[in-house]
Amino acid sequence: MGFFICLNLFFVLLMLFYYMLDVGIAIDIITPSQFIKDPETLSSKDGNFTLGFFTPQNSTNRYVGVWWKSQSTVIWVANRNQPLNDSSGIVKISEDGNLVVLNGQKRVIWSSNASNITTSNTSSQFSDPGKLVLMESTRGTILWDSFQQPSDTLLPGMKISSNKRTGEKVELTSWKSPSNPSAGSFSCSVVQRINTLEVFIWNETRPYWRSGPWNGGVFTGIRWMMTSAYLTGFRSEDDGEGNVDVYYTIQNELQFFIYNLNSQGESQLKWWNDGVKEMQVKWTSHESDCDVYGICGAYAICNSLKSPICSCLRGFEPRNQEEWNRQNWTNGCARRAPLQCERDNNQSTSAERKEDGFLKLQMIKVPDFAEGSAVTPDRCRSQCLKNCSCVAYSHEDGIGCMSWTENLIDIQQFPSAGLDLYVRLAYTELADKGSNKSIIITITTIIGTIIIVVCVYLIWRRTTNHPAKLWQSIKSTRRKINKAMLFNNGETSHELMSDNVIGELSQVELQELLLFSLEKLVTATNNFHLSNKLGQGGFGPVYKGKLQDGQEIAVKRLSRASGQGIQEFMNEVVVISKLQHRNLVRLLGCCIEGDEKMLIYEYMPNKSLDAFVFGPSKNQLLDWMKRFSIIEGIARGLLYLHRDSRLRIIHRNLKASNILLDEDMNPKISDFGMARIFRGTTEDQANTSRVVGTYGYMSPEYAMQGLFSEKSDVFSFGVLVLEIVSGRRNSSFYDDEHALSLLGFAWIQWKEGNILSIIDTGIYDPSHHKNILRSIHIGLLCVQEHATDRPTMAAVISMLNSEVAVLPPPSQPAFINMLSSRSFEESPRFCSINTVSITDIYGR
Ligand SMILES: *[C@@H]1O[C@H](CO)[C@@H](O)[C@H](O)[C@H]1NC(C)=O
Ligand SMILES: *[C@@H]1O[C@H](CO)[C@@H](O)[C@H](O)[C@H]1NC(C)=O
Ligand SMILES: *[C@@H]1O[C@H](CO)[C@@H](O)[C@H](O)[C@H]1NC(C)=O
Ligand SMILES: *[C@@H]1O[C@H](CO)[C@@H](O)[C@H](O)[C@H]1NC(C)=O
Ligand SMILES: *[C@@H]1O[C@H](CO)[C@@H](O)[C@H](O)[C@H]1NC(C)=O
Ligand SMILES: *[C@@H]1O[C@H](CO)[C@@H](O)[C@H](O)[C@H]1NC(C)=O
Ligand SMILES: *[C@@H]1O[C@H](CO)[C@@H](O)[C@H](O)[C@H]1NC(C)=O
Ligand SMILES: *[C@@H]1O[C@H](CO)[C@@H](O)[C@H](O)[C@H]1NC(C)=O
Ligand SMILES: *[C@@H]1O[C@H](CO)[C@@H](O)[C@H](O)[C@H]1NC(C)=O
Ligand SMILES: *[C@@H]1O[C@H](CO)[C@@H](O)[C@H](O)[C@H]1NC(C)=O
Ligand SMILES: *[C@@H]1O[C@H](CO)[C@@H](O)[C@H](O)[C@H]1NC(C)=O
Ligand SMILES: CC(=O)N[C@H]1CO[C@H](CO)[C@@H](O)[C@@H]1O
Repeated sequence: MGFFICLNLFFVLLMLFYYMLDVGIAIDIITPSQFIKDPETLSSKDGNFTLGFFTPQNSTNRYVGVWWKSQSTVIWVANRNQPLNDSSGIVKISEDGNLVVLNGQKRVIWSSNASNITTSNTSSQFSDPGKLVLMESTRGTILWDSFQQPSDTLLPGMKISSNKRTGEKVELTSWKSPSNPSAGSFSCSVVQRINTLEVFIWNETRPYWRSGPWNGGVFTGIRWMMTSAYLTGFRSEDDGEGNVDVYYTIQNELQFFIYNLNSQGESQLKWWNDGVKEMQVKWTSHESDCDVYGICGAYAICNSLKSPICSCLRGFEPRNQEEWNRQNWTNGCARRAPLQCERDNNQSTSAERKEDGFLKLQMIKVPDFAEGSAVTPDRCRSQCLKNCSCVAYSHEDGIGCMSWTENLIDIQQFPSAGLDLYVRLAYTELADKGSNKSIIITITTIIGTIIIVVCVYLIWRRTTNHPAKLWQSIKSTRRKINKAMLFNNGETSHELMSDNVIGELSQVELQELLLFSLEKLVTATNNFHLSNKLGQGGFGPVYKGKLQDGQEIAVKRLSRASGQGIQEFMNEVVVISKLQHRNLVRLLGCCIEGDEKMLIYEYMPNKSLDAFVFGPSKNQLLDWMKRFSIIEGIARGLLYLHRDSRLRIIHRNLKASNILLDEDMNPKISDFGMARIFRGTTEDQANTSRVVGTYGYMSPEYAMQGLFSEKSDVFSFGVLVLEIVSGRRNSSFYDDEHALSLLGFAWIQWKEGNILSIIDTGIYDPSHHKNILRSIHIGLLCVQEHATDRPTMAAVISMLNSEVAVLPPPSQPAFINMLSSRSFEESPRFCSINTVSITDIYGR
């Protein structure tokens, strides 16, 4: 009894001790004259993050680290491999300007090691949530930040990366144990193969877990990501020169989510539960033993719901039956019947030569060593069939064709979600054994016949009642035939590709998207009542609605009259369902019932940007800072579209009325009906015979030659920037004495140094003069005549953030030679290209 009281007392004292340690002095910046010594701390402005000294549980060593809220959630450690053995440590700026940790003997045990410091007048503080930076005090240039050297935790904004060329890596490294932060045996890093990308956890050098290939939005081998399409929080950036960054972005701005690699080699998604004041695990990479890399060996599949969990793929048998029975699966399985193509090679020509085939497996985490190529599913299959060393293939949007030539290793079957995997088998293995096949065929035939008879009867009943419906069905069939013909003629390979995307989508994606019933939407919008109409989009009106649970939605109802609507509809569904960014409008689901096709979006209470920028009375509502943050937001949204790894998207219809504003006036790009997906990194430009978009926002090469690329979106962005700064539509120049377009006007004023006259008088603010000028400059750079002269969106963002100090002078914008917008339309040069048909689909 006495012993327990003692123990309790000990713990109380221990708690008190920790408490006292916490109550050091907290400062918010370290400068050459201001340092912290144990137990003082450095705090972020909001107080959520702290840099200070801590002692892990069951340890006596002191470490310098950053924690979130409490010392039990350390997210970064500086001196992880050189602990302090007492509480005499100091964190300060050293003579050379670096941030250093000193021990009691004033010896440097850790340094930020920034190589190019030119001044010793540096300081250190928190910038972004959780990011400790070292910067030049006078100029504010960042010299080093803690996100460059991750410990075992990914915070929003951090990245892991790998460089194929230099072999450099940014990776997570686990702690040795919960009481020892020094580098443990597990690490988490990005692995690049031919056109595919995965994340691996390694035990020393052996793979321990893998994420499955990245499809541009999610990791295909992580089931919860595949089932919760919107909230994955990752994005990748490929510089095309061998370096790939995988960023963890903000998952949910209301809660704090981090990924942590623990000392057992598990990666865990954790979130801060403010109710109980501790971190809770939402997902772990080790959900079952199937998540251990290659647990079943080659050509075997792991299913955690089965017992035993491992089984050989069909057509394969254990290499060592006796070991396999003892549940030692390391040796895996081997092919039973040799492939036809292998026998062909051995010249043992047999009389009855039967081509190999593929066994389809569903809901699969595909094997390791996938190699990607951008071809259609049909090409993917035939390519694989042609090459005897290809043992399996799979096709997925956002990756394209994947094929395997080695042992198939680390295959897992999920109860839901996952990819389809096609495994090459000899003909004899594919043909169903036994006689029950013929019975099945007979039964299917009989049932099929009955269904057909019933259907025909029902259709006959309906069509005789409604002649109009018969006409509809004929029309829709004809439309399908037309589409098929177009498909066979094949305009360009790109056109073919996007049609294929749509084909696949209809089976796979639509199931995963939330499908709303027509009835629900009718109720939500009060039967599409006129008073709920928000506006008229390209293919039909948009209505506001309220679901039964109170959620407000915007419903875009495709008008039945627009014959071309269907392709754009599907396009929009594919494109948007893959995207997830705070500056893109979120698609909640869709509805397809009969002739009705609808898209359901999150509702944006503040309507679109044009209402605020161009409205005569409203323009006072948006001051310059607001406008600037809108410009930045649009830029970030566009960058995400252009550079989202393997899924590169050209929006093609960017304009003020397509920028929606949420309640905090954050911009969200909407309307992806015209968007085009580019595959791979080889294709940069496409050629279309069908030019769609909006006059005034279209780049010259697109309007005149049908050529579009990222730079056509950059052009539209430039027009948008000039509109936001000037508060004028280009059409407002129509009656001006000079009869110039907006671009012409801005250019001439710029050249004459009369820049103030470009700026909307209502928003001009002398304290932001430089910043406004810079924006006009960037706008002009974006609308330059030659696409190659225009900056990329990544460069635009650097310029907006003033990371690029000196901007190049802009050259003359496009369309300047055409005196007015009217003459632009009547320009004979333009009209001579009569194959180009311009449809201002969204014009209001
Ligand atoms: C800091 O924490 C509080 C409470 O959890 C939260 O409301 C706030 O948004 C956090 N700030 C940041 C920058 O994460
Ligand atoms: C610390 O040691 C105690 C007793 O040995 C043990 O129960 C506890 O799990 C340890 N904590 C950590 C974080 O290692
Ligand atoms: C701490 O380590 C230093 C050398 O790094 C040593 O001189 C000193 O005696 C140690 N102190 C304790 C209390 O072990
Ligand atoms: C800084 O450089 C020194 C010497 O090159 C090296 O020993 C140390 O590990 C480096 N520290 C960090 C944090 O990279
Ligand atoms: C050196 O400093 C510049 C900015 O001053 C920075 O862009 C660059 O990345 C730094 N180089 C290294 C190796 O840190
Ligand atoms: C360091 O920079 C700060 C901020 O610009 C300035 O106030 C201070 O005088 C500078 N100190 C030295 C020693 O140059
Ligand atoms: C990691 O590898 C070591 C051998 O290097 C092994 O003893 C240990 O069990 C492995 N850990 C796990 C979790 O597999
Ligand atoms: C499984 O079999 C391999 C040899 O095929 C052997 O090296 C290994 O020790 C066995 N594992 C177990 C757990 O028996
Ligand atoms: C078959 O595929 C392998 C591996 O991708 C490749 O090295 C080989 O050249 C291919 N053979 C043919 C005939 O295409
Ligand atoms: C685009 O297509 C048109 C007509 O099909 C052709 O005349 C033109 O040369 C093509 N342009 C490029 C750059 O491929
Ligand atoms: C200007 O805007 C009007 C109306 O939106 C459009 O019809 C015209 O083509 C635009 N012209 C130019 C040169 O921007
Ligand atoms: C400028 C403006 O109209 N802002 C509104 C945006 O939407 C929120 C929520 O509906 C309103 O509170 C703002 O007044």
